[in-house]
Amino acid sequence: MTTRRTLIKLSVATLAAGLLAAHAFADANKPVIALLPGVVDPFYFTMHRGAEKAAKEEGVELLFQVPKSWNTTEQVPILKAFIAKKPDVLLISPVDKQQLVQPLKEAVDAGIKVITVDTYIGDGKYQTGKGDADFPLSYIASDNTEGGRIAARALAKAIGDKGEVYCEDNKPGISSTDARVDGFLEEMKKHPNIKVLDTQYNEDDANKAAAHIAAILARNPNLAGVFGANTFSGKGAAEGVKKAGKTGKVKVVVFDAVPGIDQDIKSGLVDIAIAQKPAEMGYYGVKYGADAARGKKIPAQKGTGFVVLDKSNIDGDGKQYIYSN
Ligand code: T6T
Repeated sequence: MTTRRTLIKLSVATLAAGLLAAHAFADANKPVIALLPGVVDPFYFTMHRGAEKAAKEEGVELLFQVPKSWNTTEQVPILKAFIAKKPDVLLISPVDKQQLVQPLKEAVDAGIKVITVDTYIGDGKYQTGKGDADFPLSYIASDNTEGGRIAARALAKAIGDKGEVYCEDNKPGISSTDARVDGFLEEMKKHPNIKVLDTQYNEDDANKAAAHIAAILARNPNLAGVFGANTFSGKGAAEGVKKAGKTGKVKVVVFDAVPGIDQDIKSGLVDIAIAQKPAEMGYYGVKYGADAARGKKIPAQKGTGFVVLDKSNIDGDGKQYIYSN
């Protein structure tokens, strides 16, 4: 004879199962995706717009919060706040290859799926079953090493394949900019008449980058060129060259295409800019996230390409690739 107590237990279990199913249905029906970039800059605001476009198409609720500066002390607290909100998916640009491994592991332990956009943790090879940092589901970004090689080839051509050059970079430990500088240095080895001076680090501060140009010109008056590995590095290097009255004499090649890059290219201050496709990173990040939240398998890696901007296309096809705030 079924006792009253068993009946109550049964109905509670049925109710719980019902709620879980409802929650799973709600999840799959309207996945919640949190986008956590590296820092406040036009690159990531352009990424956000791509993410918003995909969120509309997929019926996704998109959360978004941006660290004030490029630092683990800024990004990790926001990450922990997002984990507490239990989104289905976290789309993140880890600001350091090693220091974000453990905080992201906690997200996965909390049942949140992780996808990295623009930068990666560990070696960026995910779902391999190897190492302690392969747990994210996908990595969506530019081929930064190849981008660095393209920058080196362009700078070598701009300076007549001889003279002194150097890289202006953010800080070591960031997968994207590290790869660009590695690609640049690797390619420069093929140019024996070009002397590569030590890389300078500006902590994402354009004023520091400009000051580096002044200091290097004081020591190396024959400086022929500089490669700015990201927005702040490029902007600061260009400002430093302008301040030194060396526009067009010291050749400037930059990664990224911030608002105003068209003026800098037309004035001859910047020779080429390598424009990434941050909107595509955001767009595919949300598309993959929605698929993963709905139990679909997603590719472990996606390249989004880039476009080389110079005087020949900056007022034409190239204009559409300039980031916006
Ligand atoms: O260059 C981009 C991004 O790809 C890199 O990871 C960090 O710097 C930027 O956001 C530009 O500031």
